[in-house]
Amino acid sequence: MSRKLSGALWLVALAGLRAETGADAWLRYAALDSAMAQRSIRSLPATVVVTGNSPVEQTAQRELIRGIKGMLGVTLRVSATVPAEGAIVLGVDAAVRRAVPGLPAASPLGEDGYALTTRAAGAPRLVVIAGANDRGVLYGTFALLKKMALGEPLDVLNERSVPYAPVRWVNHWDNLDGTIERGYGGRSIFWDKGKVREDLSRVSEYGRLLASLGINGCSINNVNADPRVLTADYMPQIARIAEALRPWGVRMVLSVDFGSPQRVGGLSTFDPLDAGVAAWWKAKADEVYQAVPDLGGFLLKADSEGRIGPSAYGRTHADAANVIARALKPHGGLFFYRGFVYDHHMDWRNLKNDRARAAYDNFNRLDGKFDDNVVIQIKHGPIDFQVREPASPLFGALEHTNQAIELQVTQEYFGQGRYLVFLVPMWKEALDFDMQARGVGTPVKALVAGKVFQRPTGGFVGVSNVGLDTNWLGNHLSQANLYGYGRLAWNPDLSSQQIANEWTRLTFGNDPQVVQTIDSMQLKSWRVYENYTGSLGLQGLTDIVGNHFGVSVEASERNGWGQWHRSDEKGAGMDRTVATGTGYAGQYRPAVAKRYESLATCPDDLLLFFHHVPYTHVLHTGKTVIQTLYDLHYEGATSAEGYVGSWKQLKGLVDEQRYAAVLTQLEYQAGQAQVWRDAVNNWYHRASAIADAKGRVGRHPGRVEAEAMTLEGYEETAVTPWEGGSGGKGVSCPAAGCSASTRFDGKAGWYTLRVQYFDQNNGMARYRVKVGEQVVDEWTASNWVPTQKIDSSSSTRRSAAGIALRPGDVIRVEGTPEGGEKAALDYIELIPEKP
Ligand code: GCW
Repeated sequence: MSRKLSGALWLVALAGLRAETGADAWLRYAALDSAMAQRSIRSLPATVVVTGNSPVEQTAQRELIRGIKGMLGVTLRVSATVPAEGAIVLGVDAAVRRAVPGLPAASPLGEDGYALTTRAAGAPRLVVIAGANDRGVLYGTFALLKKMALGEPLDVLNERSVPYAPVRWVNHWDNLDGTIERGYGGRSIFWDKGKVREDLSRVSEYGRLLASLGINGCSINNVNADPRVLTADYMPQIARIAEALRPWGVRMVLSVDFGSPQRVGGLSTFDPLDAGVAAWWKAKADEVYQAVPDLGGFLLKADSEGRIGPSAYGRTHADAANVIARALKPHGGLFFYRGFVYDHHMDWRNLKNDRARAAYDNFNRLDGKFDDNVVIQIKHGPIDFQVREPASPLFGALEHTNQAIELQVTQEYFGQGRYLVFLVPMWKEALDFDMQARGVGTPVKALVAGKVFQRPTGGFVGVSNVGLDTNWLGNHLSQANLYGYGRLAWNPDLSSQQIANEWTRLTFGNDPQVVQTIDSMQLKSWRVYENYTGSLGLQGLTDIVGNHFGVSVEASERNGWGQWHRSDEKGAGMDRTVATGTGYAGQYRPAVAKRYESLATCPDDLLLFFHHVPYTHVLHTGKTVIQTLYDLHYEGATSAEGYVGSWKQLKGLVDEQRYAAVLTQLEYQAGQAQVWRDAVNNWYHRASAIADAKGRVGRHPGRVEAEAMTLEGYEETAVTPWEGGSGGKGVSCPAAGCSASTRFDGKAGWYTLRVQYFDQNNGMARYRVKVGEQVVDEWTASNWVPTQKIDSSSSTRRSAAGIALRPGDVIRVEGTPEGGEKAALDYIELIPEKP
C-alpha cells in the first residue's frame, strides 16, 4: 500500500474556491474532493514509464505528472522500465507491446487514435495508454486525465478512441501587426508589430489546450493574408511558432495571398497557368518546408471580399488550387481552398440574385478537377455564420473533391465575447443534417470526413481567434465553444448535452448545482439568442455593414452584400424557391430540395430563409409570422434575464473572480436582449402595422423616455438606426454636465430602477442617479462595446435594486461627458419589486 498513491492521500486538498483567471480553461487539474481522489489513487500505480522519446511522448509524460499532481497532490515516479509493482505505461502501440510482453494487441487505432487498458490484478498492475502514433499517446493521456477529473472509475479500463476525421484544425485571423480580425480575446498570441512575438509562451499553452481536444493543425495568420509572410525574413520567425506547437502534436499552417508570386516574388504575373508562377510556388514551398518540415499546408481565400484570385486571369478555382497544391505535394502538405467565394457587389434590385447560391455555383462544376491534396473548406451555412442557416448544399454536391466544414468559434455574429451563446447545438444541426447525397444516411459530418464518397482526407476547421487575454476568448463561458468544437471534430456523434456537461465539470468543478445550472444555461443559449435576434430564418438582423454586433434591421438591405431578408410593409423573407425565386433550394439533392421548396414542408425555423411570405402567413404552429416574431422576442429577452437569476444562485459555489465576471457579462446580455427585443419588434410593428395580440409591443409600463423628462443641459438626439433607441430618440449632453429628472407618481414601494444609457467606446462618461437629494446609484460608462455612436450597440442597462420610492419623489439622472462620450440616455424604467 505504501508504494501506491493512497499512501499520500493526506496531501489532497479539498476542492477550494481559489480565484481563477480562466487561463487553464478546462485543464485546471483542480484538486479532487477526497472521495473522488481516493478512488483514482486506488486504481493507479505510482510509476510512469514512457516507451519512446519523441517530443510529443515527452509532453504526454509531463502532462500526466502535472495532471496527477494537481488533482491528487502526488508526483509520479519516472522509470525507464516497468517495476514489479506495476506502472502507467504510455507509448506507441507496438513499442508498448515490446516493453510489456504478453499485452494483447489493441484493435486498429486509425491515425491519431488511442487505447486505454488495464491489466487485471495478480500480475503487476498496468494502466496502458497506447497510441497509434505519438499524437495518439498524448491524446490518450489527456483522456485518462479527463476521466480522473470527471470522477470516472479507473480500475478497469478497456476502451479505444479513433478520431472521426483526419483534419481537425483551427484557423486564426491574426494580422501581422498583432490585431485579430473578429477576435474578442485581446491581441494576437502569435504576432506583434509586424513580427512574430518574442515571448511565445502563450502559444505553447494554447498548443496544450488544442492537444487536449485532439486538434492537430493550426493556421497562424489571417485568411486576408499579408503576402509578406512568405518572404525570407519571416521564415525563421514562423519556425519559432511551429516549434512552440510541435511538442503538442499541432502542425502549423500558413494562410497565403494568391498574388504572392507578383507581390513578393517579383514576377510580372500570378496567373496560375503560367510556368514561372508554378515554379515560384514550388520553390517557395520548398523554402517554407526547409524552415518548417512538418508544416500542415497552406490556406487560401481567393476571389472573395476584395481578395485577388484566379478570376483576374479568367482561370478556375481548380487551376488556382492545383498549382499551389502541387508545390506542397512532395512535402505531404495539404492545400485548403476556401469555398467562401461570392460577389459582394450584387444588384439588390434583381430578385433572382442570391449570395447563398455562390459556393455551390462556384465549386460544383469543378468537382473532380481538384488534386487529391486540395480540400475545399466550406462554411457550415451558405451565407456567413448567421444564427440560423441551412447546411450548405455544397457538402452534398462534391463527390470527387475533399472537403472540410468551417465552423466559427469566435462569436462574430453572436455577441462578440459578450454574450453566452453555446454554439455546439447549432453546429450539430449542420453536422447531422442528412444531405441525402446517396440516398438517406449521408449526414454532413460523414461527407466532410470523406466517408460517403471515400475521399483521402477531409474534416473540420474551427475559426478560433483566441487572444492574449487571460481567459483566451474574452469571457469564461465562451471557452465552451472552443472545447465543443474540438470535441465534435474528434467525435461529432457526441451529444450537445454530453459536451456541455464535460466542459462545465472540467471548468467549474463537479458540484451538482453548478453543473446543472451552467449546463442548462449553455444548452438553451443558442435558441435564446436566436429568439431575441433574428428568428424564423431572418438571420442575425445585426449591422452587417458595420460592427456585426448591435441590432440594425435594414443594414442588410439595399446594398451588394447579399444578406438580404427583404422585409417590407407587406412581408418578409427571401424567395429561394426554384418555382418563383432564386433557385437556391434546387441546389440540394431532390428529396431535400423538395422539402425546402414547399411552404407546407419547409421548417418554421427556416421559413423566411427560403420563402417570402406576408406577415399574416400562418406557421405550422398555427400562429402568424408577425405574432411569432413578437412572441419569440419577448421569450428570448425573458430567458436572457433569467440567466442572471440562475447565475446568482451559484454565489459561493463558484470562485469569486469568475462568479463576478460572469455575472457582469450576463447582466449586460440581459440588457442587450431587451434592446434587441424592442428594436426588432418596433421595426416590424411599424413595417407591418399589425398590433401585438398581447399588447406589449410599443407599450412599456414604468418606462419614462429621457426626452420626456425635465432636461437641464441635455438635448434631444436621434438614435440611428431609429429602432436602436426607445421612441427612436435619446438625449445627449453637449456641456460639462447635464441632468434629466422626472416626478414619480406611482405607488409607494420597493422598485428596481433601471437606466438605459449609451456607453460609447470613445470616452468614460459618469452617471449619478438621485432620488430627491440622495444619491442612490453612480457609475462610469467604461464598457468597450464596438461603437463610438449613440446606437443599439452602445445602448446599455444599469440596474439598481431595492430603491424605496414614494409619490412625489423626484428622480434625477446626472450625466458628465468625457472624451467623445456624451453621457447619453435613452430612458429610465421603474420595475416594482415583489413584496
Ligand atoms: O464573416 C466574414 C467576416 C470577415 C472574414 C470573412 C471570411 C476574414 O466578417 O471578417 O474575413 O467572413 O470568412 O473570410
